[in-house]
Amino acid sequence: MQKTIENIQNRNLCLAVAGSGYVGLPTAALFANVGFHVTALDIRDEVVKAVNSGLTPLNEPGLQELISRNVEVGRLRASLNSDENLNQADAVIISVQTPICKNKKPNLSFLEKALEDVGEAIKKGMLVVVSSTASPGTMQTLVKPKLESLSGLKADTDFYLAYVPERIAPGNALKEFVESPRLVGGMGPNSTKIASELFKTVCKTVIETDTSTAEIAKLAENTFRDVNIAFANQLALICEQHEVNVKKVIELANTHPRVNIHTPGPGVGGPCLTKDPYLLLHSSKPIDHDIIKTARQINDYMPKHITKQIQQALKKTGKDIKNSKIAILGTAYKADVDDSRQSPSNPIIHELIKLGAEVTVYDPHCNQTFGAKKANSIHEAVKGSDCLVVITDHTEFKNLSLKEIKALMNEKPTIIDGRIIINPYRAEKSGFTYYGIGLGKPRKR
Ligand code: SAJ
Repeated sequence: MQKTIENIQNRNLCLAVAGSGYVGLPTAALFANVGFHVTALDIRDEVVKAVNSGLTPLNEPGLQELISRNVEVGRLRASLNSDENLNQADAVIISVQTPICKNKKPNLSFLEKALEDVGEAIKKGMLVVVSSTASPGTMQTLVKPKLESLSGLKADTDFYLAYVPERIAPGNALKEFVESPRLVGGMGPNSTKIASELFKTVCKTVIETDTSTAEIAKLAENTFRDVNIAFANQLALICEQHEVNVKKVIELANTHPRVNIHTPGPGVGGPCLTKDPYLLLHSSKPIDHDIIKTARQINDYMPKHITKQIQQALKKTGKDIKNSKIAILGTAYKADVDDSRQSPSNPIIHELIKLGAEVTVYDPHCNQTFGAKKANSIHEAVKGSDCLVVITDHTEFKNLSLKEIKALMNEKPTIIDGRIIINPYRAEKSGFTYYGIGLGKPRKR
């Protein structure tokens, strides 16, 4: 064990990262950058080719520079061939996706395949880290037995095994990887120690625990965020009925030292918050009163609420949704990223098209249109439209020139603000019929 620790400290260790996506690639690049020889493994040819040419296949701030520098000095490379590279590795970090199926149960096929590849390659003294998000108990009931039976070796005695969940948000991944405290849950004290030593070379703070605690802690983080946003969304629906501005309500409530209500919006998107609450619920007995499921239902309802607001606002101006022209700002799931996975724009656009509207989208970061017409600027999107809908709070959308937009839109234009980024009072003064999430009548203050 001491030898492995020395090898980590001297960067004398070959690392393989299985799965080079949103998590795996930043992981591979950061470990290469502190001096390890890293192979990023992936089944996508385009990813492997891009990395080996020194290019990032992901639009993540800082990643391009990190990849080109480390590929150039020969510390980072990518490969399709997992067998050969895993056989040469002293440590493996598994960061493949763990999505959920239509029935909300985990789809472990990617993890199982990675475990098969890694299990065949395990040798004495090797470290295996799982970073993929997993349901409680996955390490004990799936990962450990599978690796032990394939290798014929014992975890924490012959090889080291740990669960080290990722905590990085796309758009700020590199900084958060280094600066957010990292949970290291070992399958035993030896595994915890070795995995800690490895992650300490990149992460500023490492917190040691066991695999099951780390699994639930990871899921609790995203589930807490989802439940908190659902609370903010319900508060928004309440405020709308009382014609009170939810933004102001939350701002005031959050002046209490022990209150931190999140921000309401058009729905919760992205690959994590929409999935992790179901992973947390999986493999535990259902209970009668379930705040986690209810939160998911509230957040899933928000796109429907936006569609209703659009219909109401158009009706108020004497227009029918059928044949109305609607401009949507944003298909990315959150601000300033190019990722549209589980974006609330998807159900909103589909419903609007189904209702007979003509929908155009503009997103400065994202090519996804979800079946709508694509515009190349805000002005192109709003030209000749009846209704402007803000779905994503991209920086570019935060200072809209309402006067210019009004001049390009049809008579009696409406705005539906799903992110509360437009001043309602200014919008009404500029001649728009304005509806916003959680907003009553526009007031000056
Ligand atoms: N959202 C709101 N209101 C808010 C905050 C977010 O409606 O107050 C919406 C966003 O617009 C987006 C969705 O929720 O549609 C998810 O946003 P997010 O900011 O939670 O971003 P993610 O999903 O990219 O990242 C989360 C992060 N988890 C936490 O902050 C607890 C990140 O640290 C995790 O690493 C990531 O999930 C993950 O991979 O698990």
